[in-house]
Amino acid sequence: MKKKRKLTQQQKRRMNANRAKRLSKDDNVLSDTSTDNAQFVSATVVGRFGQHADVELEDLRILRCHIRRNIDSVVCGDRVEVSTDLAGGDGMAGVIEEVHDRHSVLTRPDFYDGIKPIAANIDQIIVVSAILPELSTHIIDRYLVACEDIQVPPVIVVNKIDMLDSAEHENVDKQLQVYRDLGYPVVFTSCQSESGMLPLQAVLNHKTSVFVGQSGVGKSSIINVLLPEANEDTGVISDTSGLGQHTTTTAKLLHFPSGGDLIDSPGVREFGLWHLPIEQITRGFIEFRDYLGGCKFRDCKHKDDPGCLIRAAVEQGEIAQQRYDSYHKILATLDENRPSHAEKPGLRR
Ligand SMILES: Nc1nc2c(ncn2[C@@H]2O[C@H](COP(=O)(O)OP(=O)(O)O)[C@@H](O)[C@H]2O)c(=O)[nH]1
Ligand SMILES: [Mg+2]
Ligand SMILES: [Zn+2]
Repeated sequence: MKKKRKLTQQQKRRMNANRAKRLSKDDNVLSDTSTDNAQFVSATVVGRFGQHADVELEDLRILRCHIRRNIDSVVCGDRVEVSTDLAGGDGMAGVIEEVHDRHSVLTRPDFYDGIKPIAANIDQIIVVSAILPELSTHIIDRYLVACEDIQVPPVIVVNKIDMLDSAEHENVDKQLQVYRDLGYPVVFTSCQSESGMLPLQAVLNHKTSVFVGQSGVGKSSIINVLLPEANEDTGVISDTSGLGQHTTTTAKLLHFPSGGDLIDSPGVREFGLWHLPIEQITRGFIEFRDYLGGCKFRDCKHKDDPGCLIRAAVEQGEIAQQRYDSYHKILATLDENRPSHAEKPGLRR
């Protein structure tokens, strides 16, 4: 453990006075501390553990920090201001005093607390799917809607392409063309042949990314190829029951050797569209947007309703049938995917 710095009596008195002042005035922490001898440094949260967080300074030093109690939430990827000379004798090297505004935030439903942030300042979401066990464009669509909702650009990765012969590859490529037409980048990868890894690396460069996707598609394997230090377990069936089971799971921010950051945790990987109202799901199909509001009936379900512009666009080939079907499938299965507070009463704290 690091040696504790010796303080003079005067310093101790001043610090205690400042601390008391701060605690009594919870909502104006910054203006209080900025006047005393606390030093503020900017940092990025790279790990989150119970009541503590690890932050990385510009010089890449990592400090384990307390979190000021008036702060709502601190998650991986947050940019924070840290005071470093208020550390106690408990192994903590600083205190997170302020969290900067987030340009994006990933959330997941928490069994007890509703919607909880799990990662911040994500630049893009890598939606991983795989040829095996089967390629599901429906699952891809679900993730795309979730990405559109939080306005973080997705990148579609189709993994395990080593399993395909060239005719099959062509077929899959055709299936994915609908996404390219919508402006979503698509990258084909294989962890076995490492094909596609350079293009993927280029996509990750200079950005903060998360990998999402169903268990078994190869997220951990891809991360291990690109970032051997991550040392991820592969071939492990993760607990995808979600919903508050991962309350103690830690997220971490790692640097790809060739540039770019990765934020990873089982909770992050399970990010999905649990809680969205129907209108937001509809807007999540970006090619529907041009037609919204134009249907004959204001409460058009875009199904058999007379005068539906969306259905007409499908019939005219302007909207892909596959996406339209996917949309209705999402709506049909919405309720079974919503977290139910009526379940598992025994888990209540
Ligand atoms: N053939 C093939 N198998 C892969 C590839 N990527 C991952 N796998 C295998 O798929 C299984 C699941 O991979 P894993 O990385 O654990 O998936 P995760 O659950 O998404 O993290 C493992 O047995 C991997 O060895 C690939 O590109 N090609
Ligand atoms: Mg995994
Ligand atoms: Zn309609």
